[in-house]
Amino acid sequence: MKRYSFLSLARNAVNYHKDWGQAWRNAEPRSEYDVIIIGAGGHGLATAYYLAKEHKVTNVAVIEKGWLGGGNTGRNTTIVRSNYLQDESVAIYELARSLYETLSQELNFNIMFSPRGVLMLCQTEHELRAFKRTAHANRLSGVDARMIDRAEIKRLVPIINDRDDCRYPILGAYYQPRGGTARHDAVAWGYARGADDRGVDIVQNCAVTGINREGGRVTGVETSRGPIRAKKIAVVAAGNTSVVMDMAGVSMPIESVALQALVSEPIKPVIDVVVMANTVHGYMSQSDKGELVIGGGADEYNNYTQRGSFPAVEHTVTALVETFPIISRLRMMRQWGGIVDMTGDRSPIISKTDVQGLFVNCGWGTGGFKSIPGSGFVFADTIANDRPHPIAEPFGLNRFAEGRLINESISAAVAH
Ligand code: FAD
Ligand code: PYC
Repeated sequence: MKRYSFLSLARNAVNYHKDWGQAWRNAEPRSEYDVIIIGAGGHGLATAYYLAKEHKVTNVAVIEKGWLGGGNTGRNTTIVRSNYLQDESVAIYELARSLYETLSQELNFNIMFSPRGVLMLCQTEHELRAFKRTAHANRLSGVDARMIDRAEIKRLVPIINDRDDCRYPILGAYYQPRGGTARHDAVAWGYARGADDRGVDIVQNCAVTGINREGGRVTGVETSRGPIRAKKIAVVAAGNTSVVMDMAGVSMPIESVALQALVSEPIKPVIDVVVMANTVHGYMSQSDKGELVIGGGADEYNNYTQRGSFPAVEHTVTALVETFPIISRLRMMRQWGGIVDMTGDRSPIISKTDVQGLFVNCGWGTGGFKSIPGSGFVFADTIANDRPHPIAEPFGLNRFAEGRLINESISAAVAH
């Protein structure tokens, strides 16, 4: 991999990057690999990176039907936090959050992690009680979190509406000071470059159209660019999980829905924390460019469009104008959607399957950006050693048959 000195960076800036090397190869698919990962989102790329780095498994291809990071990884609103209720969840989300703290150094790629603080507003007595419970549980698990009152909320977020005469007055907030945001594309690009450096092939514009099995085990995939043999196959195809797993004859407990987001025209800094208002279904942060990054609830019906419906946007904007009245005359610049895969208990699936050599990582729903480093780390370990990593074990597919659900519907927050 080519590295750049300060002088060469300056030269490239004036010669329109004429000699700028590619950050990763545009690999052609080979006929056989030890491991094929289906899906070059953050989870697939992180899995490839840790397989190569931690387990020296480098005969790996990541097969992507579009371009890397073009799924939900490049479409999300970049919130990173670990304030989930159950111990199993805190273990994986806090592993991920702590890996984010040093990910720029790990990958030698600036992923712009900004632990600016995340607030979850409590706007009903029920929400206040639920978040008090979460804050206590989180502190017992070693997560730095606390409840704050309305005065402290107003100090942290001067533009917030703290009046009593609105639909849902603010009663308090859950506060995680080291939650925040990171640059989503950079996370995908950093892991892609790190995996490519270690010999992983990243094959873009190559759709998997079939999964081949012989007896009870996988033997390879059919793709739009021909068949490829493999000893192990890992499906990491958020939004399309059920479709891809169906190719191997495995039915998934997943529903797919659209979740959307929007950004405003850029304005001067007005908010330097992330605020989530779960009761009214809206959240907001400000990007380094000055745009307000806004999102809300998921569509209420299953679909595979990467757009999202107008009523959901209207609902989100109503909630945020109520919460931050100064944004009422702001123009919105862009709106987009992604397809997220939801499990019934709102927890992910990181699992071996009954088909030998077939692994699956999915079900992160509306909240899987924050978990990318931790998920990649434990999934790579699971694939390399053919048994669940201890942190991944509770998230096995068997929990649905055995009734060991990990209920995170409250912590999954605003989008549910
Ligand atoms: P993806 O990035 O979607 O990657 C899956 C890849 O698989 C895609 O690139 C797709 O093209 C590929 N693929 C699918 N089928 C095939 C096939 N047949 N052959 C080859 N490739 C295939 N999470 C947070 O933690 N914080 C947030 O603030 C947040 N906000 C969000 C806002 C929005 C609007 C959306 C849509 C999501 C948000 N999320 C958030 C959720 C988060 O984006 C996802 O959980 C996460 O990005 C999933 O990553 P992934 O790598 O599993 O999937
Ligand atoms: O998981 O924090 C989150 C989130 C916010 C918006 C969508 N997901």
